[in-house]
Amino acid sequence: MRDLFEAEAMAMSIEHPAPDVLLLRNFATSFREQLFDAVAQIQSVSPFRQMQTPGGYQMSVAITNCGDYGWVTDHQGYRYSAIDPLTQQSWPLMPPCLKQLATDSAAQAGYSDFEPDVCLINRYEIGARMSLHQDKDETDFSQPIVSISLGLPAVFQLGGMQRSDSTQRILLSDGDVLVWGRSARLRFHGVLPVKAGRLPDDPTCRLNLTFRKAK
Ligand code: MD3
Ligand code: FE
Repeated sequence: MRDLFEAEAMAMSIEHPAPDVLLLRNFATSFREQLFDAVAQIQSVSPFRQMQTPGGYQMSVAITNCGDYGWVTDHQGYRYSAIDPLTQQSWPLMPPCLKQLATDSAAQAGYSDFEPDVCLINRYEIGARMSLHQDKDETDFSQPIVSISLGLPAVFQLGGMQRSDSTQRILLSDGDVLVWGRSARLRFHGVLPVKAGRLPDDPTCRLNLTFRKAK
């Protein structure tokens, strides 16, 4: 039998931290090996890289993508591109098992026709963070976004419709899936600096996969 800690870590539960935000705790836990293998395949074709913001700063988060398009940023701005600017090739295909996990999660939240064409993969090394922003580079805000967290935990900040609105903190841990849409789709959000794990076997970074319909 699995030990008690592992059994505990596997338990799935559903939370509603805010209207139109669904947190599916541990819903990706049984897929984590598949997810890590998929990320290894993807990064062997389109490596993680730290991109420049339009304002000239380097993001602390390293990113890559798979799917028909990828999210990119440089001095020209934020956008979706069918070509990886690093390789000058298409992004790797979105693995069907990942797409299935995303569409199943969206269906749990009532989005039965979610067809993601992008999976943006964020890698947070210790200390990496993402400042408050809105995800508004997609064409159709009636489509939700599905996020899967892997590796080190992080404190996620959920704000309101204005940058100055107060934020609530939500701990996102390995295996957690978050689905947000409708009234929550354009809420400001961010991630506080990721802290090192405390145990020798703890992961050394955090991965977040967001499935989006860009076009
Ligand atoms: C709930 N990524 O890539 S995903 C991003 O953990 C991004 O890497 C974060 O923000 C990460 O653009 C957060 C979870 C998330 C994102 C936006 C939300 C949850 C949300 C907006 C409203 C409600
Ligand atoms: Fe975002």
